[in-house]
Amino acid sequence: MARTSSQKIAYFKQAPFFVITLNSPETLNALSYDDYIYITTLLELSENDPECFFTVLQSSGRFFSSGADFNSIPPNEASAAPAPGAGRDPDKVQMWLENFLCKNQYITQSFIRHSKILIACLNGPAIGLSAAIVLICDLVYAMDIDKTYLQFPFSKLGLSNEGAVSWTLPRKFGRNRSFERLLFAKRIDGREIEGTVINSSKVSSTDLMKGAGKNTGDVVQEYNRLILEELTAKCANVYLPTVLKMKQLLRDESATSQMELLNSKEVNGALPFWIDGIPQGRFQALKAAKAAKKA
Ligand code: CO8
Repeated sequence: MARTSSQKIAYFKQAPFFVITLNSPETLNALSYDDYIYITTLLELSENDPECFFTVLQSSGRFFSSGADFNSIPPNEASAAPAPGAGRDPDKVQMWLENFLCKNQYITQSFIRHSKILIACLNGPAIGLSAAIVLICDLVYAMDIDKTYLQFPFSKLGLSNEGAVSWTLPRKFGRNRSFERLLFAKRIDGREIEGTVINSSKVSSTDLMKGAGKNTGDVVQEYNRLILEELTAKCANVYLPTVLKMKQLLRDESATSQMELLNSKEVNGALPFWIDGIPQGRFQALKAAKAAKKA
Protein backbone atom coordinates (compact mmCIF):
# COMPACT_ATOMS: atom_id res chain seq x y z
CA MET A 1 0.00 0.00 0.00
CA ALA A 2 1.25 3.51 -0.87
CA ARG A 3 2.69 5.37 2.09
CA THR A 4 0.98 8.58 3.18
CA SER A 5 2.80 11.93 3.14
CA SER A 6 3.15 11.92 6.93
CA GLN A 7 4.81 8.49 6.69
CA LYS A 8 7.19 9.68 3.97
CA ILE A 9 8.08 13.03 5.53
CA ALA A 10 9.14 13.46 9.15
CA TYR A 11 9.71 16.63 11.15
CA PHE A 12 10.96 17.73 14.52
CA LYS A 13 11.73 20.93 16.33
CA GLN A 14 15.13 21.53 17.85
CA ALA A 15 14.95 25.26 18.48
CA PRO A 16 16.05 27.43 16.74
CA PHE A 17 15.70 24.80 13.98
CA PHE A 18 12.59 23.25 12.49
CA VAL A 19 13.74 20.17 10.60
CA ILE A 20 11.81 18.48 7.78
CA THR A 21 13.18 15.12 6.60
CA LEU A 22 12.28 13.32 3.37
CA ASN A 23 12.14 9.67 4.18
CA SER A 24 11.40 7.57 1.11
CA PRO A 25 14.83 6.50 -0.13
CA GLU A 26 13.27 3.56 -2.02
CA THR A 27 12.01 6.02 -4.69
CA LEU A 28 14.97 8.38 -4.22
CA ASN A 29 12.53 10.65 -2.35
CA ALA A 30 10.17 11.23 -5.25
CA LEU A 31 7.28 13.45 -4.15
CA SER A 32 3.62 13.64 -5.19
CA TYR A 33 1.66 16.87 -5.06
CA ASP A 34 0.14 15.63 -1.78
CA ASP A 35 3.68 15.32 -0.40
CA TYR A 36 4.77 18.77 -1.55
CA ILE A 37 1.57 20.24 -0.10
CA TYR A 38 2.18 18.41 3.16
CA ILE A 39 5.62 20.05 3.26
CA THR A 40 3.99 23.48 2.84
CA THR A 41 1.91 22.77 5.96
CA LEU A 42 5.16 22.02 7.82
CA LEU A 43 6.66 25.29 6.55
CA GLU A 44 3.65 26.98 8.10
CA LEU A 45 4.30 25.28 11.44
CA SER A 46 7.81 26.65 11.41
CA GLU A 47 6.61 30.06 10.21
CA ASN A 48 4.23 30.37 13.15
CA ASP A 49 6.63 29.12 15.81
CA PRO A 50 8.46 32.06 17.44
CA GLU A 51 11.20 29.72 18.70
CA CYS A 52 12.12 28.62 15.16
CA PHE A 53 14.39 30.83 13.08
CA PHE A 54 15.62 28.26 10.57
CA THR A 55 13.67 25.72 8.51
CA VAL A 56 16.00 22.90 7.54
CA LEU A 57 15.29 20.42 4.74
CA GLN A 58 17.09 17.10 5.08
CA SER A 59 16.70 13.78 3.30
CA SER A 60 17.67 10.10 3.25
CA GLY A 61 19.40 7.59 0.97
CA ARG A 62 21.30 8.31 -2.27
CA PHE A 63 19.25 11.28 -3.54
CA PHE A 64 17.93 14.40 -1.87
CA SER A 65 14.87 14.07 -4.12
CA SER A 66 14.12 12.72 -7.60
CA GLY A 67 11.34 15.32 -8.03
CA ALA A 68 7.80 14.54 -9.10
CA ASP A 69 6.73 10.98 -8.31
CA PHE A 70 5.79 9.58 -11.73
CA ASN A 71 3.39 7.13 -10.06
CA SER A 72 1.28 10.08 -8.90
CA ILE A 73 0.77 11.59 -12.37
CA PRO A 74 -2.61 10.61 -13.88
CA PRO A 75 -2.21 8.55 -17.07
CA ASN A 76 -2.55 10.16 -20.46
CA GLU A 77 -5.94 10.06 -22.08
CA ALA A 78 -6.44 10.04 -25.84
CA SER A 79 -4.78 13.09 -27.37
CA ALA A 80 -6.59 16.08 -25.96
CA ALA A 81 -5.15 18.67 -28.31
CA PRO A 82 -8.04 20.66 -29.81
CA ALA A 83 -8.93 20.10 -33.46
CA PRO A 84 -8.05 23.02 -35.74
CA GLY A 85 -10.59 25.79 -35.19
CA ALA A 86 -12.06 24.15 -32.07
CA GLY A 87 -11.57 25.46 -28.54
CA ARG A 88 -10.17 23.45 -25.65
CA ASP A 89 -12.48 21.23 -23.62
CA PRO A 90 -13.51 23.39 -20.60
CA ASP A 91 -13.64 20.31 -18.33
CA LYS A 92 -10.00 19.62 -19.10
CA VAL A 93 -9.05 23.24 -18.51
CA GLN A 94 -10.82 23.05 -15.13
CA MET A 95 -9.16 19.74 -14.29
CA TRP A 96 -5.61 20.92 -14.96
CA LEU A 97 -6.14 24.27 -13.30
CA GLU A 98 -6.95 22.29 -10.15
CA ASN A 99 -4.45 19.46 -10.61
CA PHE A 100 -1.47 21.42 -11.84
CA LEU A 101 -1.65 25.21 -11.87
CA CYS A 102 -3.11 25.85 -8.40
CA LYS A 103 -0.98 23.24 -6.65
CA ASN A 104 2.30 24.01 -8.36
CA GLN A 105 1.95 27.75 -7.89
CA TYR A 106 0.92 27.35 -4.24
CA ILE A 107 3.84 25.06 -3.41
CA THR A 108 6.42 27.40 -4.97
CA GLN A 109 4.77 30.44 -3.43
CA SER A 110 4.98 28.84 0.03
CA PHE A 111 8.75 28.56 -0.31
CA ILE A 112 9.17 32.03 -1.84
CA ARG A 113 7.20 33.70 1.00
CA HIS A 114 8.70 31.68 3.87
CA SER A 115 10.25 34.18 6.24
CA LYS A 116 12.50 31.84 8.24
CA ILE A 117 15.99 31.03 6.93
CA LEU A 118 15.53 28.11 4.53
CA ILE A 119 18.36 25.59 4.55
CA ALA A 120 18.76 22.54 2.29
CA CYS A 121 21.20 19.83 3.38
CA LEU A 122 21.88 17.82 0.24
CA ASN A 123 22.76 14.18 0.80
CA GLY A 124 22.81 13.73 -3.00
CA PRO A 125 21.27 15.05 -6.24
CA ALA A 126 18.01 16.97 -6.50
CA ILE A 127 15.79 16.87 -9.59
CA GLY A 128 12.84 18.81 -10.99
CA LEU A 129 10.59 20.77 -8.66
CA SER A 130 12.71 19.66 -5.68
CA ALA A 131 15.84 21.11 -7.34
CA ALA A 132 13.93 24.34 -7.95
CA ILE A 133 13.10 24.47 -4.24
CA VAL A 134 16.79 24.01 -3.42
CA LEU A 135 17.49 27.14 -5.48
CA ILE A 136 14.97 29.12 -3.42
CA CYS A 137 16.78 28.14 -0.20
CA ASP A 138 18.94 30.74 1.55
CA LEU A 139 21.69 28.29 2.52
CA VAL A 140 22.56 24.99 0.82
CA TYR A 141 25.04 22.42 2.13
CA ALA A 142 26.21 19.27 0.37
CA MET A 143 27.36 16.03 1.99
CA ASP A 144 29.56 15.10 -0.99
CA ILE A 145 29.98 17.87 -3.55
CA ASP A 146 31.27 15.44 -6.19
CA LYS A 147 28.11 13.33 -5.99
CA THR A 148 25.77 16.31 -5.88
CA TYR A 149 23.96 17.71 -8.89
CA LEU A 150 20.82 19.63 -9.77
CA GLN A 151 18.81 18.72 -12.85
CA PHE A 152 15.70 20.20 -14.42
CA PRO A 153 14.36 17.65 -16.95
CA PHE A 154 11.35 19.84 -17.75
CA SER A 155 11.90 20.03 -21.53
CA LYS A 156 12.17 16.24 -21.80
CA LEU A 157 8.92 15.79 -19.88
CA GLY A 158 6.92 18.29 -21.96
CA LEU A 159 6.90 20.73 -19.07
CA SER A 160 8.23 24.24 -18.85
CA ASN A 161 10.26 26.02 -16.18
CA GLU A 162 8.72 25.78 -12.74
CA GLY A 163 9.50 26.46 -9.10
CA ALA A 164 10.61 30.00 -10.05
CA VAL A 165 13.81 28.67 -11.72
CA SER A 166 13.29 31.31 -14.40
CA TRP A 167 14.27 33.81 -11.73
CA THR A 168 16.62 31.87 -9.45
CA LEU A 169 18.81 29.98 -11.90
CA PRO A 170 20.00 32.84 -14.15
CA ARG A 171 20.80 34.89 -11.05
CA LYS A 172 22.71 32.15 -9.28
CA PHE A 173 24.27 30.41 -12.29
CA GLY A 174 24.41 32.95 -15.11
CA ARG A 175 22.01 33.59 -17.95
CA ASN A 176 23.50 31.69 -20.89
CA ARG A 177 24.61 28.71 -18.79
CA SER A 178 21.04 28.54 -17.44
CA PHE A 179 19.66 28.48 -20.99
CA GLU A 180 21.91 25.54 -21.89
CA ARG A 181 21.05 23.48 -18.80
CA LEU A 182 17.31 24.21 -18.87
CA LEU A 183 16.67 23.87 -22.61
CA PHE A 184 18.57 20.59 -22.88
CA ALA A 185 17.85 19.28 -19.36
CA LYS A 186 21.56 18.98 -18.59
CA ARG A 187 22.88 18.46 -15.08
CA ILE A 188 24.49 21.20 -13.04
CA ASP A 189 27.29 19.53 -11.11
CA GLY A 190 27.96 20.43 -7.50
CA ARG A 191 31.43 21.77 -8.31
CA GLU A 192 29.92 24.27 -10.80
CA ILE A 193 27.80 25.87 -8.10
CA GLU A 194 30.21 25.55 -5.19
CA GLY A 195 30.34 28.93 -3.48
CA THR A 196 27.40 30.36 -5.43
CA VAL A 197 24.58 27.97 -4.57
CA ILE A 198 26.39 25.54 -2.28
CA ASN A 199 27.87 26.87 0.94
CA SER A 200 30.91 25.30 2.54
CA SER A 201 30.69 23.26 5.71
CA LYS A 202 33.10 21.39 7.95
CA VAL A 203 31.28 18.07 7.69
CA SER A 204 33.23 15.93 5.26
CA SER A 205 31.86 12.86 3.53
CA THR A 206 35.31 11.23 3.70
CA ASP A 207 35.20 11.45 7.49
CA LEU A 208 31.64 10.17 7.49
CA MET A 209 32.62 7.09 5.45
CA LYS A 210 35.33 6.14 7.94
CA GLY A 211 34.58 2.97 9.86
CA ALA A 212 33.77 -0.45 8.49
CA GLY A 213 30.40 -1.58 7.18
CA LYS A 214 28.67 1.78 7.00
CA ASN A 215 25.72 1.87 4.61
CA THR A 216 24.33 4.96 2.85
CA GLY A 217 21.45 5.21 5.35
CA ASP A 218 23.83 5.37 8.35
CA VAL A 219 26.13 7.87 6.64
CA VAL A 220 23.27 10.22 5.70
CA GLN A 221 21.80 10.03 9.22
CA GLU A 222 25.18 10.92 10.64
CA TYR A 223 25.54 13.76 8.13
CA ASN A 224 22.13 15.16 9.07
CA ARG A 225 23.07 15.10 12.75
CA LEU A 226 26.51 16.66 12.26
CA ILE A 227 25.36 19.47 9.95
CA LEU A 228 22.75 20.43 12.55
CA GLU A 229 25.48 20.37 15.20
CA GLU A 230 27.64 22.66 13.04
CA LEU A 231 24.73 25.06 12.50
CA THR A 232 24.02 25.09 16.24
CA ALA A 233 27.65 26.03 16.89
CA LYS A 234 27.45 28.80 14.26
CA CYS A 235 24.39 30.23 16.04
CA ALA A 236 26.22 30.61 19.35
CA ASN A 237 26.11 34.29 20.33
CA VAL A 238 23.94 35.23 17.36
CA TYR A 239 20.98 37.38 18.37
CA LEU A 240 18.48 35.31 16.40
CA PRO A 241 15.87 37.98 15.52
CA THR A 242 18.58 39.71 13.45
CA VAL A 243 18.80 36.77 11.04
CA LEU A 244 15.17 37.24 10.02
CA LYS A 245 15.67 40.98 9.54
CA MET A 246 18.70 40.21 7.38
CA LYS A 247 16.68 37.81 5.24
CA GLN A 248 14.10 40.56 4.65
CA LEU A 249 16.89 42.85 3.46
CA LEU A 250 18.82 40.33 1.39
CA ARG A 251 15.63 39.12 -0.29
CA ASP A 252 13.89 42.45 -0.64
CA GLU A 253 10.24 42.89 -1.56
CA SER A 254 10.96 43.63 -5.24
CA ALA A 255 12.94 40.38 -5.65
CA THR A 256 10.19 38.43 -3.95
CA SER A 257 7.55 40.02 -6.17
CA GLN A 258 9.57 39.20 -9.29
CA MET A 259 9.83 35.58 -8.19
CA GLU A 260 6.10 35.46 -7.62
CA LEU A 261 5.43 36.97 -11.02
CA LEU A 262 7.64 34.40 -12.73
CA ASN A 263 6.07 31.60 -10.71
CA SER A 264 2.71 32.70 -12.03
CA LYS A 265 3.97 33.01 -15.62
CA GLU A 266 5.65 29.60 -15.41
CA VAL A 267 2.51 27.70 -14.38
CA ASN A 268 0.28 29.59 -16.82
CA GLY A 269 2.79 28.87 -19.59
CA ALA A 270 2.82 25.12 -18.85
CA LEU A 271 -0.94 24.74 -18.40
CA PRO A 272 -1.69 24.14 -22.12
CA PHE A 273 0.84 21.27 -22.16
CA TRP A 274 -1.04 19.55 -19.31
CA ILE A 275 -4.44 20.18 -20.92
CA ASP A 276 -3.13 18.59 -24.12
CA GLY A 277 -1.79 15.58 -22.20
CA ILE A 278 1.90 16.01 -23.11
CA PRO A 279 3.61 15.66 -19.68
CA GLN A 280 1.26 12.83 -18.69
CA GLY A 281 2.37 10.83 -21.74
CA ARG A 282 6.04 11.51 -21.10
CA PHE A 283 5.81 10.62 -17.39
CA GLN A 284 4.08 7.36 -18.42
CA ALA A 285 6.95 6.62 -20.81
CA LEU A 286 9.48 7.33 -18.06
CA LYS A 287 7.64 5.01 -15.68
CA ALA A 288 7.46 2.28 -18.35
CA ALA A 289 11.19 2.63 -19.06
CA LYS A 290 11.96 2.22 -15.34
CA ALA A 291 9.70 -0.84 -15.13
CA ALA A 292 11.36 -2.38 -18.23
CA LYS A 293 14.83 -1.77 -16.74
CA LYS A 294 13.75 -3.56 -13.56
CA ALA A 295 12.18 -6.57 -15.35
N1 CO8 B 1 9.11 8.83 -9.28
C1 CO8 B 1 8.87 7.60 -8.81
N2 CO8 B 1 9.84 6.67 -8.60
C2 CO8 B 1 11.11 7.04 -8.90
C3 CO8 B 1 11.43 8.33 -9.38
C4 CO8 B 1 10.37 9.26 -9.57
N3 CO8 B 1 10.60 10.49 -10.00
N4 CO8 B 1 12.77 8.38 -9.57
C5 CO8 B 1 13.26 7.19 -9.21
N5 CO8 B 1 12.26 6.37 -8.82
C6 CO8 B 1 12.38 4.99 -8.35
C7 CO8 B 1 12.74 4.06 -9.53
O1 CO8 B 1 11.57 3.64 -10.22
C8 CO8 B 1 13.44 2.93 -8.80
O2 CO8 B 1 12.46 2.11 -8.19
P1 CO8 B 1 12.66 0.48 -8.19
O3 CO8 B 1 13.87 0.24 -7.35
O4 CO8 B 1 11.38 -0.01 -7.59
O5 CO8 B 1 12.87 0.10 -9.62
C9 CO8 B 1 14.18 3.63 -7.65
O6 CO8 B 1 13.52 4.89 -7.49
C10 CO8 B 1 15.65 3.87 -7.99
O7 CO8 B 1 15.70 4.57 -9.22
P2 CO8 B 1 16.68 4.12 -10.43
O8 CO8 B 1 16.86 2.63 -10.42
O9 CO8 B 1 16.15 4.73 -11.68
O10 CO8 B 1 18.03 4.81 -9.96
P3 CO8 B 1 19.17 5.40 -10.90
O11 CO8 B 1 20.29 5.79 -10.00
O12 CO8 B 1 19.48 4.44 -12.02
O13 CO8 B 1 18.55 6.72 -11.59
C11 CO8 B 1 17.43 8.85 -11.60
C12 CO8 B 1 18.23 7.81 -10.79
C13 CO8 B 1 18.37 9.49 -12.64
C14 CO8 B 1 16.92 9.90 -10.64
C15 CO8 B 1 16.25 8.17 -12.33
O14 CO8 B 1 15.55 7.36 -11.41
C16 CO8 B 1 15.27 9.15 -12.93
O15 CO8 B 1 15.52 9.68 -14.00
N6 CO8 B 1 14.14 9.39 -12.25
C17 CO8 B 1 13.12 10.33 -12.71
C18 CO8 B 1 13.49 11.78 -12.35
C19 CO8 B 1 12.48 12.75 -12.91
O16 CO8 B 1 12.37 12.91 -14.11
N7 CO8 B 1 11.69 13.41 -12.04
C20 CO8 B 1 10.66 14.34 -12.43
C21 CO8 B 1 11.24 15.74 -12.45
S1 CO8 B 1 10.13 16.95 -13.13
C22 CO8 B 1 9.46 17.69 -11.79
O17 CO8 B 1 9.79 17.45 -10.65
C23 CO8 B 1 8.37 18.71 -12.07
C24 CO8 B 1 7.08 18.02 -11.84
C25 CO8 B 1 5.83 18.86 -11.99
C26 CO8 B 1 4.62 18.06 -11.57
C27 CO8 B 1 4.69 17.72 -10.09
C28 CO8 B 1 3.80 16.57 -9.77
C29 CO8 B 1 4.00 16.05 -8.35
